[in-house]
Formats: sequence, C-alpha cells, structure tokens
Amino acid sequence: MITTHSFERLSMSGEFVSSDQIRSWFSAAMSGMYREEVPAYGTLLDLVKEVNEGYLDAHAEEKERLGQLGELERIGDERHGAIRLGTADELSTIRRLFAVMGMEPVGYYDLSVAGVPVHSTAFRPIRDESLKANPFRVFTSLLRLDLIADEKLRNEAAQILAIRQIFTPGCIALIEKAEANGGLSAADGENFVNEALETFRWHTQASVSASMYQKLHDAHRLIADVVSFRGPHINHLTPRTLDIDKVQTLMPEHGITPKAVVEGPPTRNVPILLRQTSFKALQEMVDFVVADGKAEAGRHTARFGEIEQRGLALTPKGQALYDRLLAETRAKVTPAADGSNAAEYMSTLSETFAEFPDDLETLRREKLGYFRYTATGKTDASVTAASDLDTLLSAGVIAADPIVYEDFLPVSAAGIFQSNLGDEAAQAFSANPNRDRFEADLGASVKDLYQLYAEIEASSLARARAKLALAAA
Ligand code: OOG
Ligand code: NI
Repeated sequence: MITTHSFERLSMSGEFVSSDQIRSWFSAAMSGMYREEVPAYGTLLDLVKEVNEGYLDAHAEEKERLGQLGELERIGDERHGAIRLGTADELSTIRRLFAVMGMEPVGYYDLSVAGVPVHSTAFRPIRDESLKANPFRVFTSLLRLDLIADEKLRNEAAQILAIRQIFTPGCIALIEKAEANGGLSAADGENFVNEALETFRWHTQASVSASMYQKLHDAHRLIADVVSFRGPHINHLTPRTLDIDKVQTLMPEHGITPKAVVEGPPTRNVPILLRQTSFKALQEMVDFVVADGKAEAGRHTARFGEIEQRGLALTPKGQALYDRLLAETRAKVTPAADGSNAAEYMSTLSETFAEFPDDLETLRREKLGYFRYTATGKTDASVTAASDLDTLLSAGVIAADPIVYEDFLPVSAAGIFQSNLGDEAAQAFSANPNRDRFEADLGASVKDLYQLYAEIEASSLARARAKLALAAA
C-alpha cells in the first residue's frame, strides 16, 4: 500500500513527506476503518477482487497493459469516498485538511435539481504523477439549509451545527503546522492521518433527540444525516472494478442489494466518463439523546458501498453530446427505484447512445475526448516535429491514448444519493445552483475540470514534439 515518492520540498527541520504519501496513508486508513465499520463493504471488496481477477485472466492483453502502467498491484485500492458537511466553516477547514494530502477542489456540482439539498465539489489530486501515485478523492457536499422551507426548523438545524466541532484539536494544529512550514515530516504526517481519520468516523451516539431527528428527517432524509451527528461520517468508499456489469449482477448472490441501475453511459467498446453503482445503504442502530440525558435507541440509514469504472475524459463538446443522449434516454424511460424497469432503461440507454462514436480514432478526430500524446520512438524522414498532428499520428511517430476521466457526473451522483435516501419519491427543489456562495464558503474557487484535461493534453503533445525535434537534431 505504501509507495515511495520524491519529497516535495526540503526544509531546515529536515525532509517533508510528500503529500501523495500522506494521501496514500489516509486512503488505506479509511479503507481499514470502513471495512470494520460496515461489514457488507468487506463483502463487496471481496466480490470486486474476484471479478477483477477473473477479468484479468480472460483478458491477457489488458492485463499486460495494466501491468506496464504499474496499476496491477493497486487495482483494488479505493478510488473515492464521500462526505456531507453542515457549515461553511467545516467546508473551508476541510479544504485545508485535504490540501495537506495534495487534494484540491475540482468542479462544482449542483444537486438541488435532482431533489437533493446540497452542492458539492470533489477534492482530488490534479497533477498527472499524483493521480498515478494515488488517485483517491472525496466527493464533498455542503448541506443547503437555505433550501429548507420551514424557517423554525432551519434555525434549529443551524444552531445544532454551529456548536459542533468536527476536527480534533490535534488535526487543526497539524494543518496549521503544514501550512506554516510548507509540509509535514513523516512522523507528523502519520499523526495527521490518525487525527484526520477521527473526522470521518461513524458515531452511534446521535447529538439530537429522537423527536428532533424525526423533524429533520421529515424535512429531508439528508438533512437528518448531516445535522444529527457529531461529524460527517464517511458514507461510502468506492473501489475500481474492471467489469461493473458483472459485479452488479453478482451482488445479490453475495447477499448485498444493488441499486436498480448502473449510472452513467452504457457498456461500450471505448468506455467514456464514469459508470458507477452501489449497494443500498444499511439500517444501523443509533442512540438518540433524550431530555433527561438518557439515550433512546433508533435507526438511521446512511452508509453504503459503491464501485466505479472510468473511461475517456470528454471535452465540452463530448460532454454536451453525452448530456443530450442521457436526457433523451431518461425522457423515454425514467429508472424506477424498485428496479422494475431496469432492463428497459439499460436497453434504451444503449440504443440512444448508438449515436455516440465508439472508436478511439473518431472520438479523437471529432474532438469529443481528451488524449495523451507520446513519441513512439519510431522515426520517419518524411515528417518533422512541426508536421501537423494527424500526419504525425499516421506516420506512427506519435501515439494517442485516452486520458481517463477523474471527476464526477451530477446526474449519476444524484442517482447514487437517491438510491441511498430510500425509495420514496424524490422531493422537488427547483434548479438553484449557487456556485458563488459555495466558493465563498469554501474560501477558494473550484478548479475547472476541462482546463485541467486540456492542459494535460497540450503538455503531452508539446513534450512529444520536443522529443521528435531532439531525435531529428
Ligand atoms: C455522494 C453521492 C455522489 C458519486 O460517486 O457520484 C457520489 C453522497 O451520497 O454523499 O459519491
Ligand atoms: Ni461515490
């Protein structure tokens, strides 16, 4: 699990551990904690491992390619998790916490459209080498109390949230130390991971009474989940699978109930964006506070497990095509939470997406996706480093490989939220994005994901051309 990477900076006090290393420690620690807290998650991990191994045995070429990329030994590692925060202060402090691990806010997702009163970002590594070292990211949502209609309840919820402290004093001190010195020593880094872990831990003891919980729950289940506890428990972790359709089919045999449909694009030759599915959140025992200080037992449903399979990152043009085809699909068949029209939805999705080019060359030529360019080492006297890209590609001196999508999809995220908030009809809020407010609360602006992919593409091409020029000189 632990990989070695160059130190980012040297200080007077000695060497700093890399933020990539801290992130790797953190994701491993989260995995261990969650597996202990949610046994069904361990079952999912075992199933994913079995399916991945079977897939690799049957696909020797793919196995070799992944081996060359150094991805085989980390194939089962978690790729993301998710939390839901209650206040602006929590959001800005979590930004500083994730920064210590080299994770920055990328993208703005408005989920109010889908009846979920939150808006979100993903904290993730942004540099190529860091993504490779450990891609772990955290989908982070902030509750939007402004979307609660009942003013009295809104104020009560705000008061409950205002007095909780979700970070340990040790965690805050180490964040400040990392900010002041520009990094942490290995010993401090390990301490930091232990302290940070506390923020994500599950609390059986709720911080509200059963009646308050009920009021919050009646306003929206998600509000109860955020407001009733001492901290933003990690609500799922997500390993990577090489065959998501297979895991989806096998889940029931392993005693876990999958959500009705796989979110995202259909099965294709060239995978695009992100496909994901989850098992439904479990009912867990919690103790509520009562007026005389004694606990009252109850149940809460929040925590689940998810799997993901990623493909080509799309350009704005490709994303617009994806959005249109998905909307067309959903206008024909809206997936029912009970799974009754799942097969019909999946086949309509495939039919509708027939319009989306499904070979790498067309996707590249039509500028639907982002590609990484490398010099192949082959030389050809009829071209120069300055020849146009298509010429270089057809001469075989430059190769194009898909850049993997590292972000999330709002419609899919809403589907994941919904399936874990119970199957009652989704509540309607009107579309109400408020990115300015989110960024003000975050204390920073979120990075533009298209810009990040475009930069990776452009710099890979510049490097490939420079290599060709050097070879010709
Ligand atoms: C987050 C749901 C979104 C994903 O993978 O799209 C998500 C949540 O339920 O808090 O994790
Ligand atoms: Ni997720």
